[in-house]
Amino acid sequence: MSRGRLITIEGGEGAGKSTQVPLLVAALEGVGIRTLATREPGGSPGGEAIRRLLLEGEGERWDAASEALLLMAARRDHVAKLIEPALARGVWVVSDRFADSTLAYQGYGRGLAVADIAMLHRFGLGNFVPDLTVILDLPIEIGLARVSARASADRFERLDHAFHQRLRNGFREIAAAEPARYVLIDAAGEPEMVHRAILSAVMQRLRVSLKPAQK
Ligand code: T5A
Repeated sequence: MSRGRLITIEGGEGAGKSTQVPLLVAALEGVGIRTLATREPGGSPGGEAIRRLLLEGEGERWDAASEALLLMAARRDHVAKLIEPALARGVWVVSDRFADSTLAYQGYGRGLAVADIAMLHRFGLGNFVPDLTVILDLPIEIGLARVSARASADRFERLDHAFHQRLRNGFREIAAAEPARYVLIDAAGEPEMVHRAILSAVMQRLRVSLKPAQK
């Protein structure tokens, strides 16, 4: 049995990650690829417990380094308990956010050194990286307008405009630095268009043949 693949979907607030993950999972399952959807922070019971610590409360509850340490603890648990066993069983995994969110939010956004975050990653996960990372890119005004329709903003959504701009720039730099593993997709169009662009990237990079998910 061949090992599964890990695809991570990244981007700023309201980029459409949670909309796109189930569509991609349905397209993969449609051609008989067993696939698991998960998310970060969270995914495993331990990861979900840490997610509650991270997302609830006031904006100043954690400083950037504490936040990065909590995220890495959650990620290590998520990979060890859920992702790695699934990949070993030949199951593909699609994660709504993963390690690049820490680089973008705690690094570019909150000012931690990228080298320190890389060191933390090596400590927690060695050289474990996704097979493909899709970064959904769109102007921050559009993303924030999409999420502002929701009843309550979480700690991160309450951060200021400059923070969200640094995030967007950060994700774009991350994608440009390693084009073989990343694909940057314009996420401002209709969900169906974004879905087709994601499928095209997955087909090209991971050499599978897929059809768009049926509504
Ligand atoms: N975080 C996370 C860190 O700081 N560091 C880390 O290492 C990690 C892993 C997670 C927070 O944690 C932070 C980042 C986050 O702030 P979350 O609740 O999981 O919090 O929030 P997000 O991941 O940001 O999820 P959002 O729901 O805010 O954004 P999505 O998933 O990108 O967007 P989605 O799909 O929910 O869509 C938002 C709205 O837009 C509509 C949807 O219907 C929905 O109403 N929409 C579209 N509308 C028009 N056109 C499209 N193409 C659309 N796609 C979606």
